[in-house]
Amino acid sequence: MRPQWENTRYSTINADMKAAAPNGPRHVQFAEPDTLCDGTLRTATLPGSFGRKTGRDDRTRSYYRSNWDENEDIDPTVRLTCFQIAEPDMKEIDKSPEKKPHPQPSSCRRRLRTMCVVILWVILLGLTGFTAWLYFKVDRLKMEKTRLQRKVVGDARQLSDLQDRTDKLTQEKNVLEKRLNGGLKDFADLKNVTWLLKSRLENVAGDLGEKSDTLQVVRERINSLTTCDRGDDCLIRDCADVRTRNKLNGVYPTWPKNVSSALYVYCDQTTQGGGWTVIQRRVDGSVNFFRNWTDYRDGFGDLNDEFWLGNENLYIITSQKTYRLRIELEDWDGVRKYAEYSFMSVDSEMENYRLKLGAYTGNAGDSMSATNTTHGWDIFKRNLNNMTFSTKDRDNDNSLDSCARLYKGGWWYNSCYNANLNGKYYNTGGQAYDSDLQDGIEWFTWKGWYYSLKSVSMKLRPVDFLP
Ligand SMILES: [Ca+2]
Repeated sequence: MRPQWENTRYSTINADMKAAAPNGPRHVQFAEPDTLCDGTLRTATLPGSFGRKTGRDDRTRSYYRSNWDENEDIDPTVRLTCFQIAEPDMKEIDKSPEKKPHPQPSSCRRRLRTMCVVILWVILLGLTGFTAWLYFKVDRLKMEKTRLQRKVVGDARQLSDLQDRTDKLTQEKNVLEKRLNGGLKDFADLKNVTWLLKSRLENVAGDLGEKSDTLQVVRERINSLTTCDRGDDCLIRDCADVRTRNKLNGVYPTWPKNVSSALYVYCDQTTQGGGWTVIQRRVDGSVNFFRNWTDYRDGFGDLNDEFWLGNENLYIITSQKTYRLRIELEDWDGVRKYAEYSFMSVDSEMENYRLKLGAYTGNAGDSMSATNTTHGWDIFKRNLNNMTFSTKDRDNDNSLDSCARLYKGGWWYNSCYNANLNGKYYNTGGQAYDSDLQDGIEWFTWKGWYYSLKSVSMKLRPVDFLP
């Protein structure tokens, strides 16, 4: 809608402008024109930067430029045109609703509005961040809740297991308590039995003391018997001498030359007229013959069973007379054979009990003093005559090896033997046995090297013995 004053009469006037300095305030107040003008800018459209002033007669209104926009190219030093509008019917115009221009926001209000917007944005951003933080926190709490729930379930299971174990341990504890009570009762009984045994033991100890005294008396009597101070008894050198008084087999004391104490020997008084002093016997393997030098020197075993009379005793016996050696053999079929040597003697320990043998007679073959044996391309020195004695701890043989260790005995090994009468006893329960190791009781000239005999004995008798 066009303004009502467009078709009315108006005039122009040039008014002096009191402009402010270029560096002054933007809004310049013009002085009120002295007169009203007419004629120019008739059809112009009033720019929005014109102000309005009501005339004094209340019939005119003047329009003037009250300020200018900094973007307008207006020189503030030029005179501006003023307008005066003669309003023939001003009252009617006044009655029409005056269109007030939109108030331009002042700088203070703009700042306020900007500040409010900024504050709103800050509040909005704060609320958004707080909401995001809350969501994050809730998620964390949910995860923690899930973890705690799982932990509670696991703890509940462990608690259940612990409860079961506790129950089992309680049951075991009850069982052990019962056993302990039983054990305590047994211990009390055992204590009573111990006291009883102790009292009996004291009684036995008393009896033992008395027996000991008796034993001492017996020992003194034996010593008196073994000490040769009874005339003709001192002349009993061996079983041949025993036979002049007693013709029964058994163990007798003898007094070899230069020996003050008695030497107990087993006498064979029945074989070929008797008078044999037995120096070795093997019958059942009850005695171990794989022994050291000292044992073979002193003798070992049981005179009524298996034994070795001892190299020192052989030396003592064979030093006093000339003796004949008889060896008796039996196989597992009960066949018996023998071998005799016209004499046998044993040197002293200084000579390592060297063996001396006479001529052979018999039906078992000469396995003691046979000449060297050829076996394949090898020649084995197996003549035991004039050989020294060897044991597992003293090697006096002619072999690079230890014959005593190889063939499990103590003997006059050469390199090594045809006879191994102190070898290992193979108890086969009545069955013949072939010893692949050649370490059995062997007599080569009868059974070869791989047959261990059932029994064997060696005995001496003076060559001048007359039955
Ligand atoms: Ca050797």
